[in-house]
Amino acid sequence: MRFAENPLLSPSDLNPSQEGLEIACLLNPGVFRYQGKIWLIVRVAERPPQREGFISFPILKPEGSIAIIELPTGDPTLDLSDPRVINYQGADYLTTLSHLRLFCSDDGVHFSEPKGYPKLVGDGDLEAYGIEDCRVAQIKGRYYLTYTAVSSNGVGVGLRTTGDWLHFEKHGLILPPHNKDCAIFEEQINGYYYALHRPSSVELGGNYIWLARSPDSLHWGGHKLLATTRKGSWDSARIGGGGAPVKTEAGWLCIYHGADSQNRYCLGALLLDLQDPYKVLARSMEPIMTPTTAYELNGFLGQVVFTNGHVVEGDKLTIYYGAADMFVCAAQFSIREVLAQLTSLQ
Ligand code: MAN
Repeated sequence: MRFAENPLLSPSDLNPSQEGLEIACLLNPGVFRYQGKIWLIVRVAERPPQREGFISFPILKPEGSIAIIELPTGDPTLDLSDPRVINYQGADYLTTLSHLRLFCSDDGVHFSEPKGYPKLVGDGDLEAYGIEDCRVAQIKGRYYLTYTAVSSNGVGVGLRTTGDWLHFEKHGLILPPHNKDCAIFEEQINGYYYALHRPSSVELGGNYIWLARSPDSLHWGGHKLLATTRKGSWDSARIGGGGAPVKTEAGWLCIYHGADSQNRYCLGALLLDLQDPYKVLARSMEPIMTPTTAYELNGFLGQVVFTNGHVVEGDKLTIYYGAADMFVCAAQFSIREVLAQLTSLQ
């Protein structure tokens, strides 16, 4: 059930990070509880106001300031077919530069920016095109932020950790390109940390969900394939994990996104064995959520529901999600009902 208050946050609700930029998209929040409140760490994607005949976008310079690149749209070597990415003379760029911003709420519905907390921005040449789609795992009082680190060198998974959301420890890339959609489990299993992740292979394989484990949350190994895309299905082109897997009596419930060749993004679920999460017990045949409302169908990229965070209260799973790559929304599910929709693979 979608929140009646959707969209909860829209680009016009906040100020750009600096003069000369505007907010194009607000999307894909990580979600966590801290000091009795529900918090979102939202991806804020910015670019300069566009002028006729040109496309312009920001990138981060090594010392942290922003450079604007402007290209004439008439150039035959420019490919603008995807609103999110640019290919120009064989090189890839993003149309927007993303940073992460904190919001908090007492009721999980009305969110505002708390004073005194920092914005999280890209740092160094592996994050020159920004940081995106942060998942948050809370393990023993510490928060693990896994996010997409983007640069001309590729798309990888960065890790930062914090205890108070004021001071952050930067651990660099924990998974090198091409990899994204990394969600750490909020409990260790048999002494190991576990994480879903989504490497992509250009020629063989595809955009599949994998599982890895680590003795210390920094060094990851034991990589195994959990789930692939499915031909002719709603998740035929790419899949990737959502927020931290939810522990249920039946197993670890993992909400994931799946897209088809038309870039229509829906949500589905996987169920993993509690003791041996490499074992996939069940999967959705049909999506648990599809883009249907106006704010999911029309935006920066239409037909998108995409999640990387949620809160759980008993049987109630509140999924926060990016709609049409432009708005932050929420919807409530019954965990029991989601589990009942899965098809056993055993
Ligand atoms: C894809 C999309 C974009 C994102 C880039 C880099 O193209 O998910 O929104 O900016 O990857 O992660």
